[in-house]
Amino acid sequence: MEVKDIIKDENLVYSRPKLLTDKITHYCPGCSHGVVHKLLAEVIEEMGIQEKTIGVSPVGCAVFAYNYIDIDWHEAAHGRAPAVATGISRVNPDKVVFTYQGDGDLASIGTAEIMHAANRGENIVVVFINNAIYGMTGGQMAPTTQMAPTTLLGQVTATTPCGRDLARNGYPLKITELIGQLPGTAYVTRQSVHTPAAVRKCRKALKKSFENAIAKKGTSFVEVVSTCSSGWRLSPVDANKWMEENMFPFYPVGDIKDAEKAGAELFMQQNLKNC
Ligand SMILES: Cc1ncc(C[n+]2csc(CCOP(=O)(O)OP(=O)(O)O)c2C)c(N)n1
Ligand SMILES: [Mg+2]
Repeated sequence: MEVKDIIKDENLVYSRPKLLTDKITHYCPGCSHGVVHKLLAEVIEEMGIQEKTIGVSPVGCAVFAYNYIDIDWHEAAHGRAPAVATGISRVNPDKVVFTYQGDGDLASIGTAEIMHAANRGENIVVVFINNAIYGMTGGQMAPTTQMAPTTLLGQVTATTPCGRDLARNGYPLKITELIGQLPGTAYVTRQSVHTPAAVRKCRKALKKSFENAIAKKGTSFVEVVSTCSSGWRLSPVDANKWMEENMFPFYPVGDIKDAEKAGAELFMQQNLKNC
């Protein structure tokens, strides 16, 4: 059998989303960012919303996300993506606006922005990539003024060579659970992308979040518990294993809040009338 006999439409099991550009990413082998980029491209393409979707990219390893997914993007200063997304979404209520943020960006430097945007019920999707460290800058837990709150107790990082210490560094913060408490959120979930099944579930969560944004239901929040093999100083395979053994017990995967399923009244800031 020749290749031309195999490459036929009826044999196609996968095609690369057209929204992914041809640019080779700068991500390290085993990094979760690339998988989540692919899922975003797939979901946006499948929903046919590429012309009206605007991403707000962070400071961190995903700072160049605009090079990889062919939609409109806006860059934000470190931690400020939810504030920038608020402005874009309010001025353009018919656009679908999402932020893409790391844990240093969202849970440390930008804690105020995300809490208030979610509490206001801004009609945005938040994609939160939690690899428990500052990946881009070399795998730090970070200096005290910018404590990476997601680093696990005992976790060895570039700045905690003996492991994160409770007395010195305090507890890690489950910011997603806090966000799930806020009335402005429609859907809050924690996912991962380390197995094909997990990838499928994460894709579903992202799609549901974009559907919520189109239906103007308030804030949808998708945390993706992620690996950083370079920052963790592990091979990609060992990083997945480390994540399963250490991250999942503290950051359990699954839905945290689904307002619609719970029958809760959706907080719809978009319905406010001008007076
Ligand atoms: C106000 C400010 N402080 C610090 C930095 C330096 N800095 C750049 S990326 C980064 C860490 C980003 O970590 P995270 O958001 O977790 O993303 P990751 O790279 O892990 O995906 C830091 C501290 C900066 N650019 N701006
Ligand atoms: Mg990080």
